[in-house]
Amino acid sequence: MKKVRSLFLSDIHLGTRACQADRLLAFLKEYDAEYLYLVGDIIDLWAMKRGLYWPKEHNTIVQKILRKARHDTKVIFVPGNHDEGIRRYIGMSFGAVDVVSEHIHVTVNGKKMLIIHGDEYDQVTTYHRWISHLGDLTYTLLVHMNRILSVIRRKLRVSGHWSLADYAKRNVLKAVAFIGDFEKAAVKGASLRKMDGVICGHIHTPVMKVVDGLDYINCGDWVDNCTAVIEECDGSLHLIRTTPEYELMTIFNTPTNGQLSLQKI
Ligand SMILES: [Mn+2]
Repeated sequence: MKKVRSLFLSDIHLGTRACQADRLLAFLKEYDAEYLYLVGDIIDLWAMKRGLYWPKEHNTIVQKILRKARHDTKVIFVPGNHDEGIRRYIGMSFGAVDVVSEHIHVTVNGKKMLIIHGDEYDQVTTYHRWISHLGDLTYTLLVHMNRILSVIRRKLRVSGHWSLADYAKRNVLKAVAFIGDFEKAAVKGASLRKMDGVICGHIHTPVMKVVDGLDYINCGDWVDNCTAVIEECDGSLHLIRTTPEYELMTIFNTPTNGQLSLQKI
């Protein structure tokens, strides 16, 4: 087991089929931390309202976190929009788990980092709540429809390829602008509060870079990317990704071209 100062995890989405619980479990076994930050969308209460899905692996993850909390790890939970039901417990502690709306984490080398989920900087979820609920539902429906459509097309022997991915690609440019707006807004919020940077989640886009002079770190998610942020005992921050073979990779951002590069650790 590797000893680190802090672990930051966001967008686990327990309670959904998309959650890669086995990879997260392998990761949690690998690391022992003084601080564990749960940066929102840990339990997907939205999805659970539509149909209960709770396999034993998801229970194991909750148990594993609670066990860490009972021992030497301080666990801090910042609820996100998918677990907003938990926001009514803000200010309370459950065992050694503190539920807070945000937190200021000071690294070993004195950097002040604002820990937030980030949905407050998402124009869509903040100002058009009904759209984001609709969007969530539409996506689930589209995935189901795509499956049904391909069966029908196969039965009718329709050749050619149609997919949701192509449809999504047409929206890529819009998505890029959305991510840029989100990053700038989150950094602005942190800078107004005299922070050195922000650690957030929400948009499922793992990255570590400098935006307008501040550190912008997004933990990513455990749905597609399987990434986490760690603070080593010397205060350095890394974004790491677990591959399907459970190998851990460090993600480096090269600022010149914005491309991610991976290095095995
Ligand atoms: Mn979210």
